Amino acid sequence: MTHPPLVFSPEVAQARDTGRAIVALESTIITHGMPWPQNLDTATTVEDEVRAAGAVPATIAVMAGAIHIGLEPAQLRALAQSTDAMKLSRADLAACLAQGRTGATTVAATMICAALASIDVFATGGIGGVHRGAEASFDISADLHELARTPVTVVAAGAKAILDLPKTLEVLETLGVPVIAFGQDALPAFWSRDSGLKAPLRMDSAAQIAQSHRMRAVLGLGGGQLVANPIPLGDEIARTTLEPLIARATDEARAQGIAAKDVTPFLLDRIVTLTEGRSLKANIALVRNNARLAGAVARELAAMR
Ligand code: PSU
Ligand code: MN
Repeated sequence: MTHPPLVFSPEVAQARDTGRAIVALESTIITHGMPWPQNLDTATTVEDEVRAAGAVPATIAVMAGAIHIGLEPAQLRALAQSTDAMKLSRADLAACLAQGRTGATTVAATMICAALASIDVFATGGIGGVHRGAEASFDISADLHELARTPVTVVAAGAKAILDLPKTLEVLETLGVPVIAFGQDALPAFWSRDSGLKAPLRMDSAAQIAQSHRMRAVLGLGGGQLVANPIPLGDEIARTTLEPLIARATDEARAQGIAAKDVTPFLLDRIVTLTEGRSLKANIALVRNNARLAGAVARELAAMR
């Protein structure tokens, strides 16, 4: 075996043959980020947003020893209903494939798979980052290091507000990852448009994002870009509403000894409960919004080729 075990869905295979714009989508948000059945609904709707933006969606997951680039409806449904899918980052991808298990790709693993499939643009909700209390727990998402080494432009709604955002920005700066706020100066904070922090960079068009993606390749810089796209106005939850709930969920996680891969899914789930479902609605709205922008960036890049 000398080639990566990639399996393309018919829709994605055709898009590759005809040089159409493709947007990668992750699957951990489906298996570990949202409850059934909203997870399947969201995954389907997000794919439709990419299509409406004139690009082709490629949801990525590992099944039966292969990396699937694009899932057919039955596969998407099976994944959304699975209860034993692995949460795959760089560390687990090869092991999952070797053992023939099912795995959902995080931002880090989706970037790796997208790059293997020559897909430049990827849309998600929020990336992982430096957790609150990281000075004690050392919990820093592998997503940050992946952004530093794998040349994919990731469109997210900033880093999740459950994280320590100033520390997340510092690590991204150290790693040489461009953090680009879209259409505003402030770094968005996932469920809210404004984190209170200024983003290091700002761009106002998909074309600029595509240009700088190309320029990084030309310069041989390696690594990706993080585009922080604010949640639409009507969908946001105020930071002041969320902050006490996040603090509470974080305390609960610590008290219950939640660690490693379980931290992010635990916090997201608790915040859905504590906001009585509002955070889930906001999460869905922001992923859709990111899919639209990623579609536009992918089209710009396809037009440049
Ligand atoms: N964005 C969401 N929901 C999620 C995630 C992102 O809206 O569930 C997932 C992504 O797959 C991301 C992961 O890579 O959470 C981060 O996990 P960790 O903090 O363990 O690295
Ligand atoms: Mn972690």
